[in-house]
Amino acid sequence: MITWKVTGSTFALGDVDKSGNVNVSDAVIVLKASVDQVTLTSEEAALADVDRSGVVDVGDAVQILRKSVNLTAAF
Ligand SMILES: [Ca+2]
Repeated sequence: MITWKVTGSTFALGDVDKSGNVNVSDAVIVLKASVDQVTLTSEEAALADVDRSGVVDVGDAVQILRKSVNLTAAF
């Protein structure tokens, strides 16, 4: 598993809300961020950019959704 060390704690890539797991809540946050409904901190953006394209967009949300239902084993 790829993790990012942020603010002294380690969260899994995709765990944007830092709940301890990657689920649909993270996908919703990323979707909202992709249409500028929410603004992510740099830390959250790093966790959200699961395809490491450099931007947080709907592609990341789709991948997080797939992971949340175990269609993707890892990013
Ligand atoms: Ca991305």
